[in-house]
Amino acid sequence: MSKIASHEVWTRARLATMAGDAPYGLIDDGALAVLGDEIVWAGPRTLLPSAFSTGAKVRDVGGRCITPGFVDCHTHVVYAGDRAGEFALRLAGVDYAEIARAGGGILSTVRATRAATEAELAAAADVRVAAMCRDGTTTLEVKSGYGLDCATEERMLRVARALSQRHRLRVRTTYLGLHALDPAWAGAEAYVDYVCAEVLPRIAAEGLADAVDAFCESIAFSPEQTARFFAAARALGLPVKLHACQLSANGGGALAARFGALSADHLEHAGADDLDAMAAAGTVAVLLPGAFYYLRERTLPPVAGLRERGVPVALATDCNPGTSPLLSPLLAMNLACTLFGLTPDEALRGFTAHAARALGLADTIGTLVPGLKADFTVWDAEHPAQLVAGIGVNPGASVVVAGRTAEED
Ligand code: DI6
Ligand code: FE
Repeated sequence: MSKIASHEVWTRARLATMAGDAPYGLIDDGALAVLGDEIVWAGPRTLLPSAFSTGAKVRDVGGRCITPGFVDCHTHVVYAGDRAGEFALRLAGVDYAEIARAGGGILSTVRATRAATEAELAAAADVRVAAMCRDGTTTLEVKSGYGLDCATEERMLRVARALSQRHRLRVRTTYLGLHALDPAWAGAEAYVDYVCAEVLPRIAAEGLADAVDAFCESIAFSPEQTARFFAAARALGLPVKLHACQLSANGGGALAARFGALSADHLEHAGADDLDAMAAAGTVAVLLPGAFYYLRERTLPPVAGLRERGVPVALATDCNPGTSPLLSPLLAMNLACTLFGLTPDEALRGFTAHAARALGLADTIGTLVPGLKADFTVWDAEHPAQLVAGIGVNPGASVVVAGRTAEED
């Protein structure tokens, strides 16, 4: 009987399970039973089996809304330095590509990140990650990519992995091997050789990355170079993700799909061929409204085409110092609705169920169903749409990670 006594039941909840086809997977007067770090039952309160209620610790949430913990599936949250000067330049009319070609942009963050110690990088990331957690993020993907050399890339990934020791969240790391070309290299081909032959095998052997990523763009790496890197990663058993079709139409979505990518991200300039290939491969589309907003882009991602083909759409902050200094999943969802025309239901799925899938974690997190981890948030809100409707408004959140509240940790 001791097993039953350790159940916890969160009851009188408006449960946004984000599972199934009904809007939000909503259960109006719901109960959620948790055992240890796992959800063991979710459904209408009146149907809760007595096996789960007998001897359980009951937490009456008084009609509040419960959502799955937010999954921020695309971030560059570990970095040093600051790009506020570049923001001012862009407002004065200099575009992102021009700044990058002049050695600013990503390369300026590379210089600052290389100069930072592991402790300095961790301290800078801590401030940002604490804010993300306050707004409901319980799983965070973190990319490297501001080192370019092996030692700094490894340092970034170690800092990323260690975030879960100081913050209440799960972390997935991504080796962003092709992000920008270090001008010290004679050319991109030689750099891709170095990444594939030296850095990637080391990072794989050290278990520092859960996936790899690349920036396939006219100002970064070509589709051929990206394919070479992806082939090397797949040979080492690492799944791939791609910054695809952000600034130009270059077949990035189809390229990602060809390598069975977990996700293709940005996609403003993706065409029908990209979307067809992604649909066939089961590649998730990750839309990043923060970058679209901050760069004052005009070309919208192909939301209608993604819907028609049933491609799952995830959202993320893309938190980075240059194109999306955004921390809040709540604000990202609002931007996705206002700028891209997503519905609040789509936006919430984008930060929960579909984001989990973009990390290959749909069987672990992202929905409130039995067997998944008990990562969820009790909001001081009556309906999940309220979370998306505000601009930078957090109604109040009690975040549960692996079945534990902040007080219990
Ligand atoms: N695309 C992006 O949006 C970020 N990286 C990338 O490949 C931007 C990174 C930066 O400007 O620092
Ligand atoms: Fe990015």
